Amino acid sequence: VVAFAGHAKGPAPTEQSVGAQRGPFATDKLVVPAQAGRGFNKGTIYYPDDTSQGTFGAVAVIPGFLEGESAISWLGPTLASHGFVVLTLAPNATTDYPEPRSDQLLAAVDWLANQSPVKDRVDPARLAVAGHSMGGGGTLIAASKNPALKAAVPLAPWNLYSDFSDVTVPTLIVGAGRDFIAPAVMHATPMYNSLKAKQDQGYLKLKNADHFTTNRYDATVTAYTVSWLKRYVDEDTRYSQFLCPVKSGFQLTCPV
Ligand code: 9J3
Repeated sequence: VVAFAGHAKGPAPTEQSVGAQRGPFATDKLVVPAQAGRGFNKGTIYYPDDTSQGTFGAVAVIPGFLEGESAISWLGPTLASHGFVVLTLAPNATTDYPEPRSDQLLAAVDWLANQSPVKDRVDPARLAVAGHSMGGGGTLIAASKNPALKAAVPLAPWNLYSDFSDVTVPTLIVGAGRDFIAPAVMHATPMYNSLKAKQDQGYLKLKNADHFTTNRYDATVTAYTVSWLKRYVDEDTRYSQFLCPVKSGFQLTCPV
């Protein structure tokens, strides 16, 4: 019998499997209609079918300025099939800046774990947030507001300030080298620089990628995001090998 650390689920991962658009779990989805007073708008839950292996960690994902849920929809089935309960959101207003997006993410993960139709599938102690652009800025603000989150993944983040030195949540920032809307030199890089003094803070800077690369399936983004969530939400150290030693374009203080 081989025992794995933490909440490990699924077969032994490979370099190929971590970046796959569909992981080993079959998934279902549930549409979440708008409901006043709940703190977030509407969205879609994607979740693993399997109820035989206990609860899963959960992730809420929010898009960027002027974007609808469809901008980040690909993460729903992809992350769910790797073993997470995922709620992809439409923002309250598409013109919301990062601050209100952070509150929507926090309301969404709380609802997902404690009130949603899939709450029995979710471990309320293992929650994470992610988002694109202003949703990535909101992801960092959410991590700042709630240190109990297990992971944060800002994708091409944009925010009015970039000092997130108060954040202790393990955060994987994904930046794009050809992003002219949220240039990495103004956003992702200084954000990471404010985090990097601490262990468990990562920075994936994609070459040949623009502001919208993270709005559709990408094998590299998937490999790092899945490995990050597995390592920090599931405490599954089988995934450490895909983070450390670091490869070109990635920064992290190893070992993890
Ligand atoms: O969420 C985003 O895509 C940020 C875009 C942006 O530059 O907004 C400026 C108002």
